[in-house]
Amino acid sequence: MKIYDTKTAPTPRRVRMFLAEKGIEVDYVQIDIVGGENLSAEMKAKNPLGKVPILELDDGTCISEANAICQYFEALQLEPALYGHDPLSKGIIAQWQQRAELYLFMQVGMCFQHSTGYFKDRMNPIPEFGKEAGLNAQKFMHLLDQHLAENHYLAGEQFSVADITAFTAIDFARVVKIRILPEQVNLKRWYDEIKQRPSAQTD
Ligand SMILES: N[C@@H](CCC(=O)N[C@@H](CS)C(=O)NCC(=O)O)C(=O)O
Repeated sequence: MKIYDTKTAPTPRRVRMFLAEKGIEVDYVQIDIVGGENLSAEMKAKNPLGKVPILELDDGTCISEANAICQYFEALQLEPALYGHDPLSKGIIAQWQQRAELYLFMQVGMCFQHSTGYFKDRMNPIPEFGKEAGLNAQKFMHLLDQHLAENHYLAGEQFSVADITAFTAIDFARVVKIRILPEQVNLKRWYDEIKQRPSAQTD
């Protein structure tokens, strides 16, 4: 199996970090998304949306969407469990994973794409939309700061895929100058701790 990856992009990093946590080694193929290699007919046959990451199995089956790829590896190798063990922890982790994905990761991505025009050769950037997305991300970071005052990780006591999604989003947010505010001490405590994990050195 192999993973089509782009070192500088935040979504593939989620998968690299997840696999580093699991101790699973996979071959990576670098794709130049700035040059549009992801938009070739060959790549679109693997993912019609023309995005990375893509996991390609030995029989040619492809799975894309970072969360789906991570779930595939979780099913292959449960430990360390990053989507929970029991119904309650699975539910809480799924809740925070979805929140981190929609209200943080996606917002940072939209802020980046619409305010920088990075992909203006293939989309119509709307700076106002980018600004709003950035504000949405900051709102969610404020909520996370409050949540982390009472919780060690997003889903409570257990490090999970939700932490990976939120951490990679916040790390990438530097490119649009969104940073953890000095008063967000709980978010900073959490961020600094995750940054020390060996899996966080995968960027
Ligand atoms: N929802 C997708 C998002 C994938 C995505 O947006 N990937 C970006 C890199 S972070 C990409 O391939 N961009 C290239 C393009 O849009 O042309 C996932 O979770 O995998």
